[in-house]
Amino acid sequence: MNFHILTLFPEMVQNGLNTSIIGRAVNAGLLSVETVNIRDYAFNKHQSVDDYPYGGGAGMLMQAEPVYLAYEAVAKRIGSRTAEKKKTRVVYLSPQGDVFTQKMAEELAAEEDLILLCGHYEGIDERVLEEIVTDYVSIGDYVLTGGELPAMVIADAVSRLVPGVLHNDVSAEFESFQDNLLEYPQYSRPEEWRGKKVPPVLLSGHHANIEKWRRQQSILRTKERRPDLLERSRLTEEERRWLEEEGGLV
Ligand code: 4G0
Repeated sequence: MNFHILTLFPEMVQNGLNTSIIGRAVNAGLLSVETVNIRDYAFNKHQSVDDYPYGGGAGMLMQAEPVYLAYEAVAKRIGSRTAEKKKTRVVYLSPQGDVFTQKMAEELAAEEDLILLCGHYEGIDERVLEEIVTDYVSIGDYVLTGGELPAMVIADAVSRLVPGVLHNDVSAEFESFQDNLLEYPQYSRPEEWRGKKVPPVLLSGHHANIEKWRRQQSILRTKERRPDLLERSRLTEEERRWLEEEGGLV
């Protein structure tokens, strides 16, 4: 996976993504993170990339041309839209996009290159968006000062689905949001911490019982914390009956 991030704050993005697990995956050659400074494509002597909106109104807009030139430099280099390759997806991070989900992360993880476009101020001139953007994505219903944090969120969620990035024995797909259930609670040493014991079943060595307990915990937790997800999960008849009885007690 090669991320190409168009931004006015390349250092912020590099610092965020060259750290921790993602940084290790970059060093291992599993991922690459290229940042392109949109300001390098400013075309006036003051290197400015923003201007007032036609028709008036609060705030500034990023101009079309520097964004387009930054995009074009990347697209030419990676051969987007050549005979051998389909057009590289260009994701614009915006409060007006489709809300990002694990399913979208899985879909994006199948791409070889991803271009992430980070806006600032009140956004970007609509004309260049119409020209280059393939996907409008929001990380949630709130407004931030720029698209950099959302781009980092998406790069992180996608990266951990790239084979080899997580080196634990279970793959990343086999976890939360599988079947729309939340993860069960987990415990590590010590067996008793400040008077709180690890649930005995987890120390029993009885794997069938452990699996059953974990599944039940997932179901109860989802009912309590994310009832909206539970409606979309696929419980067995036995689990539904169990939840009817148990559900009254929690
Ligand atoms: C485009 C994304 C980008 C338009 C970006 C702001 C939140 C998100 C930006 C605007 C962002 C998100 C119209 C204010 C930059 N904030 N929820 N800020 N407008 O994903």
